[in-house]
Amino acid sequence: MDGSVRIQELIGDPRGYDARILGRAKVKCRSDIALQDWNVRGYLGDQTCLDEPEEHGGIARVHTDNLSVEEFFQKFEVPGVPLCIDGIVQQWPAWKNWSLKSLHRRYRHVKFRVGDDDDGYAVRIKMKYFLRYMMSQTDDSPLYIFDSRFPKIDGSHVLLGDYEVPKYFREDLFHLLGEHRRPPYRWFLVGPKRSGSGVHIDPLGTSAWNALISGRKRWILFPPNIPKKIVKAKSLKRIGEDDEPVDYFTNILPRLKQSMGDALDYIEFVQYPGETVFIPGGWWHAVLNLDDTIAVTQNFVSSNNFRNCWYQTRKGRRGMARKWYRELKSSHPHLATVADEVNRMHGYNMERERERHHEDYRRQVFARRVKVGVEKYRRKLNGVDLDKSSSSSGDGTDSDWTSLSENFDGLDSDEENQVGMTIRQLLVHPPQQQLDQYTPSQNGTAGYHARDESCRTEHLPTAPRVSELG
Ligand SMILES: O=C(O)CCC(=O)C(=O)O
Ligand SMILES: [Fe+2]
Repeated sequence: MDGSVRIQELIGDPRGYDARILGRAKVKCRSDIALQDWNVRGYLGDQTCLDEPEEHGGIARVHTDNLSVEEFFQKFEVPGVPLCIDGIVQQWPAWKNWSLKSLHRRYRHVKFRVGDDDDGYAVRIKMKYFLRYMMSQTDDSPLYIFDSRFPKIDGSHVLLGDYEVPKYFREDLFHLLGEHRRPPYRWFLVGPKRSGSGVHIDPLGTSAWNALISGRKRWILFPPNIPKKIVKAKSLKRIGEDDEPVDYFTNILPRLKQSMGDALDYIEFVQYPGETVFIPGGWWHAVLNLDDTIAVTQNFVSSNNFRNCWYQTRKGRRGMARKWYRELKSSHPHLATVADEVNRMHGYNMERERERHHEDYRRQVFARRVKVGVEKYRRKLNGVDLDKSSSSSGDGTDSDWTSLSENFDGLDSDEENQVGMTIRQLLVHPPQQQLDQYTPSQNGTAGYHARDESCRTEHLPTAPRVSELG
């Protein structure tokens, strides 16, 4: 790896970097922290936060040369035992290509995600700014590149070509959903020291592997049976302390260990460059980057963790689960049978739920159509005739209705009649409070957030019944 002196020479004087760009990114990612407060807790001067912990819980460590796929499956995947595997990463082009120097050379003009803003949009900055920041930052809990995009350079996904999924983790059942439909599943990570990941379980019951190219990561793992309340240890947080990984490892975790003593079941260890950690589905984990680190991580569903992944996906991502089920039925019928079994156990009937969901959706479409109609009417009343082709008079006549009803395709005839009746009633008797009830959101899109599909339904109003409006 490059010494920091050499890389600083290469990328320029860190004092000269564009503080405005970093400042803007920081404000977006953590609007709750004033810019001057990013290092106010003084972790920079407290080197103990980067000390290696005493190992606890006996993480299994093995070299890949001594571990067959079958052995991994029997000894680790099936019983859900975490593991640290050496010798995989060293065979990848990434081992050479992911030095700070070559990241700068290849990606300096490419933007990477360093967090999300308050609306959930990714905040991205160019690699050159991030590397300068990483070299010189003094923050308690610095920005962390955590990007699932693996951007193309000159038309090709160079980063993806630099590693391959280790032989132990090749089964990937979300693959059946297709690249665009499946949930995000792989991330490129560049973490300055003191950055990290707060305690969590990976989404949808997935298992994960995390391969480290450079630097050291401190890990703590808790078995799935430990309650969230214990691992998060919110009650042990003191006033003024933050919730960041550096606070967790430095302040909260020692208190948790002390208060629970031997009753606390956990595995703690340091991952060194070249090692790949396997985190079985359902295990709590948190990470602190003890050095500036570069890593790649992927989540996966295999036949082994399918049962729980199915349950979580069906619960959290209903539409996706249906498509997944269809794909499983044709390519992995035995797993579709497992899904049926899980559903039966919970008394969950996919067909009935589908219809219920469909009905909810139609009610939402209905509400939106009424809203659009009312808004059009309001504009007509105000003399703003947006529809130049319309011959409507804006006085509540049938011709108004005809022009308004043009928007209602997609509903069946009963629903169209219902929408029609509702709007007719509003046209003839436009009670002010009903019009007010339909005041559109500021962007005029009924709360629909262009980026987040789930918002499409969540923020829509429930469909009113005609009787509620008449
Ligand atoms: O910061 C890390 O390396 C841990 C990442 C992780 O746990 C995750 O992506 O789910
Ligand atoms: Fe994780």
